[in-house]
Amino acid sequence: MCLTSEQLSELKPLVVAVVGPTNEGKTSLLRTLTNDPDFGHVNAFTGTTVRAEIQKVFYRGIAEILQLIDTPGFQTSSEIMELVLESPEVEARRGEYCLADILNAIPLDDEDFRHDLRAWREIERCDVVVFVANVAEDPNKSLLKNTLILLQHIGKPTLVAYNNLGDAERLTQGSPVRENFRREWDETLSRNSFFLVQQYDAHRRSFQDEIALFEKLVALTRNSLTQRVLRLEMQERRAHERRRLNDSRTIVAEMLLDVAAFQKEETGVELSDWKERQKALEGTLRETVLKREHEAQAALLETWGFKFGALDREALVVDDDSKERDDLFDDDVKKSGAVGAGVGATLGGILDVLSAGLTFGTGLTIGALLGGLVGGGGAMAYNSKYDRKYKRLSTRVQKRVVEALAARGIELVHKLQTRGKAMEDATPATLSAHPQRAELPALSSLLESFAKNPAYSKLNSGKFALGLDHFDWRRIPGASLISGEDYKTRDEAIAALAEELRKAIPDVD
Ligand SMILES: Nc1nc2c(ncn2[C@@H]2O[C@H](COP(=O)(O)OP(=O)(O)OP(=O)(O)O)[C@@H](O)[C@H]2O)c(=O)[nH]1
Ligand SMILES: [Mg+2]
Repeated sequence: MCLTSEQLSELKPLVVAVVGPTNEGKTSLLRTLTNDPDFGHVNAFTGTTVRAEIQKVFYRGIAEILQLIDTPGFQTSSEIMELVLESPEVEARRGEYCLADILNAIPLDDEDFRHDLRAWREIERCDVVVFVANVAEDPNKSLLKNTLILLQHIGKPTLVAYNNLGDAERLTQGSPVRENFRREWDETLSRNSFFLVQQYDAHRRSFQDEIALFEKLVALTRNSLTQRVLRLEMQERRAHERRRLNDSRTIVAEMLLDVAAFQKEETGVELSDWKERQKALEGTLRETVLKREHEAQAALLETWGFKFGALDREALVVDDDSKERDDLFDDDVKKSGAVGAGVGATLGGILDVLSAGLTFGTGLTIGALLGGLVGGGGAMAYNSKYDRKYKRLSTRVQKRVVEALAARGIELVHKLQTRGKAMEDATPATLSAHPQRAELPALSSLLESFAKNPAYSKLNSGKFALGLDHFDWRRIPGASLISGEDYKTRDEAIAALAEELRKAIPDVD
């Protein structure tokens, strides 16, 4: 449906004031909801946001449909409540009061009330209030209790957004498990007649929650044109999410194809030194695969709106033969078989999220995989052959390495899809050293057959890089892959793999 220019000019943005006690995650929620890691200021102290800041949402970049207002957090609700109840007008009405009474009661030139006053002014001018409720906090604290009581009197539709639902990532870093007061919140809210509640965690993004939040905002919108456009915006968001998932599948598929069909060759290798040459060749193969994985990771980060930080690859790639290996890796790591995987406290790579920018350490795990993780010996990662007669050496990665790359690619997509944009400083996200095997037999067998055709990999150079049109794959020994099957171009092969990846990276409904 298209909007006429007349409708566009009539469109009134829904003005939403995001309010709540200080330090409960209002700015964080807005960052994630609007996919903007640079919006406002976030930190773990009270009084971070000092003035109202507007984040506008445009439908298709043209029609302003939403004004999301970040407000300074409440700090003096209890004092305001007292002042309201003490005011002669309210006393005369036997304690009945409304929004105007609240605004009248707040002293204008008192520093202590400065932040709260600004928030209340936004409540006055908005259409809808979103109250951010930190479910990690007890709702019976007096600040919260009094805030809720005041909000009951404003006469505006109010949606409660539960945040801070518990963060799996934090738990893996060893922080204590937080108490969750969700049940208490449910009780308190229904006792106070707040019936519209939606969970929305700023750190753990959920697309379903985002859409549900929008749906509730739509329900609270009185203007029917605004309502219609908000629905269109929801459709746009869905389409955008699908595009990102689609692109992600293609990025992973392309990397897998490149690595699976990649092979390194060397000719003129004498019998006397083929072993040494083979090691060197495997080394370059590993380097190239690592680079290729990083390339895919960078593309995935971009797709999901994360900035790509420094690529500290050198420090992380582990040389199998290094004498220092024993010093580098602790025993646990070795016992677990993850030789080469244990730099730092966590197994696996670390993504440092710097206000949503990432510094990479993920190459490490795959370095480990190629270096020995997959079976306790570097050799297990490679499939190398020496042909005495033709003095030819060739090497490629084993199928299991490709499968591990698939699992890691899928895991990264899930991480990025569910990662908020709200972190105020470096928060590492870990990719596991032992990625859960993706049970995708069809993907594996497709990759296995594509692997026989070196022309599929853009990593192959020289004679393989002639381009598919000119390249006769039948001349490659063992390239019987497509016999009986239709010949596929590289793009078609990628599309077929991406389709299989749909099982692990599904679309949103
Ligand atoms: N784990 C987790 N932490 C959160 C979440 N939302 C916010 N935080 C953290 O809570 C702290 C406060 O977040 P802010 O977004 O600055 O809170 P605010 O309500 O805007 O605070 P003021 O502007 O001071 O009123 C920060 O340390 C955030 O990282 C969440 O959903 N999950
Ligand atoms: Mg704030």
